Amino acid sequence: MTQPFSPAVLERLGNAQRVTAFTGAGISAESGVPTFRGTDGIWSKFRPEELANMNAFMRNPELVWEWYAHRKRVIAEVQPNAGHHALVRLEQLVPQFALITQNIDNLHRRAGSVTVYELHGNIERNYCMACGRTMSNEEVLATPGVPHCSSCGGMVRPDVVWFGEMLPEDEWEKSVRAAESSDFFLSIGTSAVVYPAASLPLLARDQGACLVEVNPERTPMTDNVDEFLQGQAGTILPALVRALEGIRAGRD
Ligand code: BJW
Ligand code: ZN
Repeated sequence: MTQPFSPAVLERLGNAQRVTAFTGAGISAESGVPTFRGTDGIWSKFRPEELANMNAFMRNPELVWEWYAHRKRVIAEVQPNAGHHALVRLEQLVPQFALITQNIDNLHRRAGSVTVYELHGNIERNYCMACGRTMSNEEVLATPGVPHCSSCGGMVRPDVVWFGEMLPEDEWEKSVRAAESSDFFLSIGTSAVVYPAASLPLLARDQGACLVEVNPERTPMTDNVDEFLQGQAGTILPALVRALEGIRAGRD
């Protein structure tokens, strides 16, 4: 088989001390979690901009909860795929590694990744908008319609970041530090249109990282990356990790 990676990229990866992976919905597509955008994005009926915001929730909490309850059930049924597992292996192979994800599906942790920064929350968690008390996923899914807090009666919401809301400060700061200090940065399966997350790849590149994008489709970032690896994360990431293992074996 012909080598799909350029020698320059393999050299940068082989020498990298700090590797950061940045993922979006595309990495979970092969597990069966629909993406938001892109040609296969199935939320064209429900655009995230229209449902994932506080105004939409206050206007129609039943509809927004219907969307989340459906997605919680889909996510609970799926498994991490070869792309998630390749990133677990990559974390073991490089001296310093961070995984920044925009995904709320928890599949990176379920696969076994250790250093994971979740920028947009986690759909498996829920909290009361009035008093902050958490509610388990099982309890939420057993409640028809809009779940309410057992302490104060307030409305419960999923612990995810909606448009117009701040990203969790700690995760954001760690992500910026990881981006700034990385010498190899992989942007995987994201349309790179949602900010401030989408600023991280170019921040890393501005600070000297080799920036590599993995996506079947071009994005607004593609013209500015060092290498665009066009294809599915579940195919490309395992091949990239095998190539790194080959480099390491050659040095022994
Ligand atoms: C494959 C594949 C395969 C397919 N392998 N790839 C600066 C400029 C402009 C706007 C703003 C700005 N700063 C802030 C904003 C506003 C806003 C924003 O960015 N708007 C833009 C859309 C215009 N940002 C915010 O509001 C953020 N908060 C914020 O900035 O706070 C500060 C502030 C507060 C108040 C006022 C002003 C500022 C919060 C953003 C929260 C985003 N939340 C969501 C929902 C989470 C909960 C939920 O899931 O329900 O996060 S929206 C949704 O988009 C979700 C995702 O994480 C996010 C990104 O999507 P992603 O991951 O890129 O997925 P897709 O579907 O877009 O792309 C999938 C890709 O995969 C495609 O490219 C496919 O080709 C590819 N693919 N199969 C590899 N097998
Ligand atoms: Zn409460």
